[in-house]
Amino acid sequence: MIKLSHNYFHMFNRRKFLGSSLLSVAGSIIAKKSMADSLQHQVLGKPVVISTWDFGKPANAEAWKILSTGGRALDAVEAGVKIPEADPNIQTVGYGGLPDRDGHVTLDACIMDEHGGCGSVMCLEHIIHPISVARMVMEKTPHIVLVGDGALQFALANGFKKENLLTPQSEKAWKEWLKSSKYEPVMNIENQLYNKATSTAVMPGSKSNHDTIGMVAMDANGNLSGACTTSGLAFKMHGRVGDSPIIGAGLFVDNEVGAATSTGVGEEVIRIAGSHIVIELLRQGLSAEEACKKAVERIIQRNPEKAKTVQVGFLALKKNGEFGAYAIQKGFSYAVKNGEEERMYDAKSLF
Ligand code: SD4
Repeated sequence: MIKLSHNYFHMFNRRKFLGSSLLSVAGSIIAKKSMADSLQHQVLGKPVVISTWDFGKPANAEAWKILSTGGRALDAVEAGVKIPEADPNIQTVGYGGLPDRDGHVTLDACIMDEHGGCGSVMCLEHIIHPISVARMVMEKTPHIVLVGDGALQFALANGFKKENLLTPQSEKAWKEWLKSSKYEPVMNIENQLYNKATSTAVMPGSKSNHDTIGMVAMDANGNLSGACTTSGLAFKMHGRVGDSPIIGAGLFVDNEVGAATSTGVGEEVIRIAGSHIVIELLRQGLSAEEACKKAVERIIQRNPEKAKTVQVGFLALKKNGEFGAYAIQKGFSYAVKNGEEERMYDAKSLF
C-alpha cells in the first residue's frame, strides 16, 4: 500500500552508509562510500528482488516465495507484480487504476527474461493481470508487443477473464477531475492529486501519486528478469502509452550486466530510452546508483526547467548483486529483499 507520507515532496529520509568491504560475507548487505562521488555501492547476495515504491514490499514478499525455493526470476517477478495489479486500493496499477480522461482503465505492462525474451501489452482494457498477458505474448507468439483490442482479443482467447477494472473510488476521482478538466493532456497531473503543503490527497478517493511497479530480480542461479506494470498517468489521453511497457524505456534486462526499471513521467523516460541507458552505463562499469543518477541527469540536461516539475526514478540491479536507485525529485522509495534483508530505501534525488 502507498502511504501518503511517500509523496514526492515529503520524503527527507536518507539511507545510511554502511561501511564494509565488498569482500565480506555474501548474502548480507554490504555497502561502502565511494571516495570519488559519495554514491553508494550496496551488494546483496542472491537470490534478491527489488521493486519500486512502498507497494514493492508485499510484491517482493510474493516474489520471494518463488526465489527462496530455487524458482526462476521470471516466475518471481510475474508473481510479485500481480499483487499490486490485483489490489483495488492501488490506483496506479491494474484493477482500481485511475482511468484515462474518457473513463477507460487502460493498462500497460512488459516483462523480460534472462534470454533477452520480452513481451509487452499496451493500452489493454478489462484484464486484471496485464503482466501475465505480456508474458504470454513473449512465450506464445512470434511478436513482442500487442496493443489495445488486439491485446484484449489475445488475452480472451487464452483464457483471461474480461472484467470491469474501474472501481467506484477511481470512478469518483475521475468524475471529480472532469469538473475542472480543461480536457487538455496534462503530463504530470498526478502530482496535482496531492496538496504538497499538507501531504494529503486533493482528489476524493485518490490515495496515491503516480506509481508504477517495476520489479527486477536475480534468482539462485544468478539469472535476471524484470517486470513493469501500470495504469499509466491518470486521466491521460485515450490511447496514450507511457514508458512502462516499452522495452528499453520502462524496463531492460541484460543477463550479462543487470536489470533496470523506471517510474515517473513516462514521456521523459522514453525520450532517453531510460532503462536501456542504465544498463549500458552498468556495462561500462558504473555502480547501480551511479548509472541511475546519470540517466536522471540526462533527462534534466534535456530540459532543466521542465525537469523541475516532473518526477522520474530509476532502479537497477547489477549482475554482481549490487543495487541502487536515483530520482529527479525526493520521495522515490523502493523495496529490497533477499535472504537477510527486507527493507525500504529512499532513493537519492537531484532536487
Ligand atoms: C507512465 N511511468 O505511464 C508511468 C507512470 C508511472 O510512477 O510510473 N508512475 O508514464
